[in-house]
Amino acid sequence: MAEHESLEFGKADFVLLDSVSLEEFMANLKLRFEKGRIYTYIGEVVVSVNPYRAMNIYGRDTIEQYKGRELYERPPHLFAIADAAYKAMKRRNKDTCIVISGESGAGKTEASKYIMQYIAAITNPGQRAEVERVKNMLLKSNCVLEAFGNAKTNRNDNSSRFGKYMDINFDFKGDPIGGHINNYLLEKVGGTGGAVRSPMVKGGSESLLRSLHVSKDPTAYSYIKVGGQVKSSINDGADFKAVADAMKVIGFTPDEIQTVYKVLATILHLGNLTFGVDGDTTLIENSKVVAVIGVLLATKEENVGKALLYRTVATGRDVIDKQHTTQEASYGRDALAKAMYERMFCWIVGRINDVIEVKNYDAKVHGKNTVIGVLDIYGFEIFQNNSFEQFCINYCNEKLQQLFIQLVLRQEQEEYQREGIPWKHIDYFNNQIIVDLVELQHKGIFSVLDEACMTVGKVTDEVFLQGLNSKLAKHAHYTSRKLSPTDKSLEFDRDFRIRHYAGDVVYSVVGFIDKNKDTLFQDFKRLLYNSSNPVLKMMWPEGKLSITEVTKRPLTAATLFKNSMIALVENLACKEPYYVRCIKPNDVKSPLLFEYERCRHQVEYLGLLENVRVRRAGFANRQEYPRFLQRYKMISEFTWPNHDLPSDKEAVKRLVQGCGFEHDVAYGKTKVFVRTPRTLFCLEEQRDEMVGRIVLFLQKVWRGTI
Ligand code: AOV
Ligand code: MG
Repeated sequence: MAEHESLEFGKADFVLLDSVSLEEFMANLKLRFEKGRIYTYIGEVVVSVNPYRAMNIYGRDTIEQYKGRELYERPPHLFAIADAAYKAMKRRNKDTCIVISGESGAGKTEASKYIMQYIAAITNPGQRAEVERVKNMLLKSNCVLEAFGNAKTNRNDNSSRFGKYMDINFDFKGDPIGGHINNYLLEKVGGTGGAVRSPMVKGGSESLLRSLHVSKDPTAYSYIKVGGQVKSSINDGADFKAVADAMKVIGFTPDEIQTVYKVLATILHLGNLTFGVDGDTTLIENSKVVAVIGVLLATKEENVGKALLYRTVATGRDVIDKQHTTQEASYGRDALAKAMYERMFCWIVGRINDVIEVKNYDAKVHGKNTVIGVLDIYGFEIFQNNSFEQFCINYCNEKLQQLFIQLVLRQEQEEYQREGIPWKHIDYFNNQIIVDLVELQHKGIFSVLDEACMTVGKVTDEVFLQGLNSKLAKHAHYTSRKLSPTDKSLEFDRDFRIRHYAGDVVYSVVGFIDKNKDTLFQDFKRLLYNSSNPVLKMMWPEGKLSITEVTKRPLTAATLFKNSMIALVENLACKEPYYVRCIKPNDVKSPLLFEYERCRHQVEYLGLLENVRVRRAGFANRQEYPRFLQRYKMISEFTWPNHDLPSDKEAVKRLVQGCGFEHDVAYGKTKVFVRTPRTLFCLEEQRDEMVGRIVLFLQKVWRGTI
């Protein structure tokens, strides 16, 4: 319950609403947004509405105001939640995480950056050089990853096409000593659409572009055009330089940076390759481009040509070269471009991890090294045409919503029951059913997809759709054109629809099989591995295998993604979570417009109202009896220095009675529950005062004045 804010800005914590109804919630959210108050609490959850304008609330002075303060002492802010996570980590030796969720364009990535900045600003008061180095790396890594992993979409000009989970490690002093980044499925289509290449074309120096055989005109490149990236809203030139500088600072060698440029340029050139036929022969129509690619990849021109036109297959003991059709060759070309991009991105993440990883830390000597994790992932999205990528992204958001439900709504209620605190259950929509629909073994959509991919003979997207229809016909959250022929939203035979927690999304099955198999002809892997550029070679270790050695079927994209999501959720669930729930106020990026319906929908599906109800009926703080006593025993004569009551529980009761807080407290089996933070605040104040007096007293004793 934030102090220092007048009521003209609405309630700083939704828990303080006079009554909990959707109307009241919305009225408060709207009022605050219009008054420029973009953050509001639900207890310890921060609700954030994207302001779509520069706010003067992230400066050094604001940071100072939040440093070391309790949540309720200052107006709601991301800094307060970052500080709370930091304090929990430092004081209680807890691993914590900050989970930022919300749909595409709601402000997650911006929030994650402010949180990182805050943590960087409040740590290392001693200015230790090594810690400064680590902090600088962590901040710089953002710039590089964003440059390569974000792209313009219909929903967001700077949309994250990869999910990022970053652990920051702290030493016993609470200073950052390293970190680790996990990235999740780089959405390759967005990636190849030109996220960095168009800045490179527009921002690269003449000599760089000349060495890459790249023209300054972005329209000369079909991949840039396809991605619709030519007109970019950011300052490409300045951006390009910033990224190059950041890479240098992080410690990428000149050769590595050059290789990155070469890969980007290769992708541009690949996009311009066209195939034709002459009799029975498939050929490349613009062979000059092949020569350029050969130079960029440090390999022979003829090897490039061969990898693009032929596939080596092993039949029994024989190894033969099978010629591609033009269609296969085009498919191979695009797959190569996407794979090169993805591989490079993962390699960049790996290189950054090498640099920021904790080194020379011995827990036995220095005490436990604790972490704060920050999760910024791609938000729920609906496009005109939704494919495999959107399906994965939206599944990921289902998983995170499930985690929120488990940690915030369910666990809280279960704890009250366990502790025997009187409690009326609060209902909420549990999206587990949708998570199961996607990920369940044998019956889930991913399983059906994997099965379809393993079918012998011609595998088509239609086979997959038939599988879905037969297995999921009765599922309340699944339907398709075949199952609901009269449904207008299902326009095409290839469509199916999922009723997600955040809304209905129609997906087209076209491309699911290909994207799930994610095949890249072995020939390309060998081509890249055999490059005489050692950096490139390193990116493609599996190219070492000869055709007869490659036997294992690689895991599908869906399985890999599912496994990574399950691991992510497990990792988050064992940390103390802090939540930022982002809301997008309108679809036109306007700083003024609060589209009521749009916001109401988000408030509903995010389960914010249920969150308020649980919170309001519940207690802000709980502590085990011995802990509580340990902290506050000095404020009561019954408990200081020790009590003689039959149990710690009894002693806590006496202490609370003495302070006059009984109405605000409930006694569980093992823990005392405090309803409002204000009570805790008073207890803390009294404690501070008593500790001050005790210290004074001891000083006097020590000096002999008593
Ligand atoms: P997202 O991360 O949630 O979407 P972003 O964090 O990229 O969304 O925010 C989208 C845009 O909104 C930014 O580029 C800013 O212009 C604006 N914005 C967001 N937060 C703020 C803020 N606190 N102050 C000022 N402007 C802001 V996606 O990555 O698409 O799911 O995959
Ligand atoms: Mg983002």
